[in-house]
Amino acid sequence: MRNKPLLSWVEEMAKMCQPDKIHWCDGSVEEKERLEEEAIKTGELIRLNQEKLPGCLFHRTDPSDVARTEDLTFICTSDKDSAGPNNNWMSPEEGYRKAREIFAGSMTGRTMYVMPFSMGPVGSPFAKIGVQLTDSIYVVLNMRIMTRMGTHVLDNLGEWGEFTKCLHGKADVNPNRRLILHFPEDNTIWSVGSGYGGNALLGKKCLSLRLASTIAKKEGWLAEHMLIMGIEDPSGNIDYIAAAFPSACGKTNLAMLIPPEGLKKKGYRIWTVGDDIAWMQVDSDGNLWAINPEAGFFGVAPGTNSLTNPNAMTAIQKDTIYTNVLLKPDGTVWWEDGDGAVPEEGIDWLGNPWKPGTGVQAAHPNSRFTAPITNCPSISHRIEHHHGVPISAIVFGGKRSHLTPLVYEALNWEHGVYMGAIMASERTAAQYGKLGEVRRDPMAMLPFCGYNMADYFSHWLDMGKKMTNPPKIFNVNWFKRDDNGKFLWPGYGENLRVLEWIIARCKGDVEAKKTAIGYLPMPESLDLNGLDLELEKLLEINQQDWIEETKAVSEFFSTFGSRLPQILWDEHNALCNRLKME
Ligand code: OXD
Ligand code: MN
Repeated sequence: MRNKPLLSWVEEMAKMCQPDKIHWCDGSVEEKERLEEEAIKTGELIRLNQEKLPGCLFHRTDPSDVARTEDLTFICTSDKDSAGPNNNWMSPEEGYRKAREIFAGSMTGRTMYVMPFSMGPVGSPFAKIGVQLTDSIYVVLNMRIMTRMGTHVLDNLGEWGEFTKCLHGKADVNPNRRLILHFPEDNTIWSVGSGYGGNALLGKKCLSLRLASTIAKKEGWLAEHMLIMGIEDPSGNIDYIAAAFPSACGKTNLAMLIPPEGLKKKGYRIWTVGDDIAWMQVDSDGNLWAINPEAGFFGVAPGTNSLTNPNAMTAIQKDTIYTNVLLKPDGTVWWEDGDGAVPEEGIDWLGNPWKPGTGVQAAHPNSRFTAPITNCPSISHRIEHHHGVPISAIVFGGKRSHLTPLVYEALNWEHGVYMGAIMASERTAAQYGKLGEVRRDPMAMLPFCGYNMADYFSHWLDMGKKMTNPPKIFNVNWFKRDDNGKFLWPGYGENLRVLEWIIARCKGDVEAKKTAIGYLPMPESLDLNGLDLELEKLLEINQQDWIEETKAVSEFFSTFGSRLPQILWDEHNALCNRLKME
């Protein structure tokens, strides 16, 4: 190991955390097996039924540590305004001081693991290297799936290569002594007091979104909370789209979609590039290209089954880590709205004996699977390509019972950025807050944009100017309901019918209807063969509801003060005027 800044940083962090041992991870299979054995001995992990689920493991997190803790997540910059109203802020001095108190001596009796990892294919011009220190074997084994991890990354880093310094420690897993801190000025992340994925797998939300978004702004690219998928049409041509939906709106399901019978017959196929994060750059051809910086899926288990996502079900049959699901007596697992009959008994996510009908949840609503992307039957052949895939369309979306139509298209890039900036989604039963309450979540980045969102919008506007052929921008809503509360759209595989229209629009193959909010499909240009649904309702724009919506948007935009780009106010006023003229 020749990288001197890395050596001295590890030494300094070890001095603070006081581990008994330091282990440099090489990423090998032998190392993985050794760590698994060790964690099984201590009860940190349970080996599942190896005949039915080969290579699979099971873990329970502390009951107080089951989800990302946005209220304990901070951006630590010298200037408060640069974090913006969208982030919690702390000064770097205070952040380091508070976390140091918790980290100090916290690894005594434990091993500190040093994990060099690459987000993106090793050596790709898109990729970024991080090194995570952790005292959790569970975290090491998850990072080994979610990132490219091991000695080859160190080799690529070389003597003076730059890396993100990621320090993680469980400490005593106490919510009162938990902090997830980002120091963009130092390319550093400190996370302490949590062993839950989104807080502890620092390559994911912390590096690939919060820190990467600040780096991307500086370097002129985009780090986004988006899936990437390829849509192969009957002629064999593949168009790629990147799509942003708030957490728990079905990104994983869409990314792995299986075409419904009719469209399969036409010759459509889907190729999965990523289900959560996209890093996108303008290449020398003037187009936007994207990679998935991750190497695995960290997906929500409840609701995943052979109907909603058959590809995910196949992907999680081997070499998968399950967290906070129900453990069945035969050493397999189960969750609500999963496959198979409701088991007669098991051990629930809290570790208690469980029986159905008692009103107790078997799996935590945010229980997860961690699976290698290579397990996915629809994996794209371009996953290791250093330049990723060219993006034809950017798709935004959210859950709206009434307001937004099934699909509409932006008038141009600026209007598309406005569409992303006004994104919002209704809370579901799985999230806290009032059911049905609308939460603004621009570009699905509200919890993940590492700097002032007003500057983020400016950056999106600037990116449009850098491209000779920018992707077209769309908004979809799979969740529109009729007056009785029934979903108007079947969703899942049928969503491909909407993607087919989106691609046709990108190619200029179909006409669309210009409305106040953007272009809508002509009814006959959507292939709805075999579906029985109320298309007029799905495509309806209620003028009064939209006028109400613009008032909510004004309020939201005002929270950014004069920092909000004037172009977004111009787009906003233009929409208000168009609505009045309808
Ligand atoms: C996730 C999230 O885990 O968005 O991907 O919360
Ligand atoms: Mn996500």
